[in-house]
Amino acid sequence: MAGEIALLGVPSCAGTHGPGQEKAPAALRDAGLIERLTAAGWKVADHGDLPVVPFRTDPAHRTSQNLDRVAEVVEAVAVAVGDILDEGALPLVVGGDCTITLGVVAAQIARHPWTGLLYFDGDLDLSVPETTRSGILDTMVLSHLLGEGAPELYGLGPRTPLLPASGIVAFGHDPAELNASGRERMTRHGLRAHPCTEVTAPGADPVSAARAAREELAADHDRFVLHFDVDVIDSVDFPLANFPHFNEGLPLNVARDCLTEFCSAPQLAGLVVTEVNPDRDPDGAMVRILVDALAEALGGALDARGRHA
Ligand SMILES: [Mn+2]
Repeated sequence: MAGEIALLGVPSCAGTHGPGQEKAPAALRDAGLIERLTAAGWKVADHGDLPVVPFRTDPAHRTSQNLDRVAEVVEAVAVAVGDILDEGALPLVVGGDCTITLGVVAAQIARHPWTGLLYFDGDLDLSVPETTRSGILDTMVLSHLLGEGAPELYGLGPRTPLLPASGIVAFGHDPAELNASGRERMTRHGLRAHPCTEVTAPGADPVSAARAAREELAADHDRFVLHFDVDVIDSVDFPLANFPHFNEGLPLNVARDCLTEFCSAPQLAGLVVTEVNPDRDPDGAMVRILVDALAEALGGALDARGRHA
């Protein structure tokens, strides 16, 4: 129904660098996420959490660690988000690591082939098993969406590739984190990406840049998923992300404003929040700030859709 958000927690560390993110859905609920969204005017249906997948390394598969578990989580996310979409609610999926976005996109594409993806992330995640050093699959999300990497992941959705590069706009990545293999892939696909250095360049207006990015995607997509990795925020300002980016990325207030701008798009078809590690936030202060930012941004989304529609 219009004005209904469905919250789904995905407490998975299957695709990441260390433990902690499995605690994020509970931490966000404890910080009042549902109450704040309700106060902002949304009807919130809590779909609960998928099973906890704790962190482990995978010495037998060094270049695609825990591939089997990541694929299982992605498939479970696709089923759960599919149910949410069939009910007509706006999915709010809280991870967990960034690989969960593969499942969210798969569910969307199966129902609405012209869904785009706004990738608001500190990294472009364009690694592949052939060139990776870490083997951590959340560094390979866009590669898999584009049909490269491990067939067990890129083949999971209703089509391959799940998204052409024209279906993706990336915003806020740190260009220093992009290696030669990632740069080659970005160029070959013609991926549209607006690095943090461009967004915060002297004289640039980050909110105008955010509006231009969402309009760039909306020009040929009537709906899009917003992927929001908290590591797009400079870790000096907000060291909540599982994998830190110190002195890189967007200042916290800029990231908040861009999040609000993205969510004000009438084409917003879902929000994924990833890489929140409550172990980095012992007193819960940063998770409360994040809940505040999400409530503000999604309150704006409701305004954009028309509260009385
Ligand atoms: Mn990421």
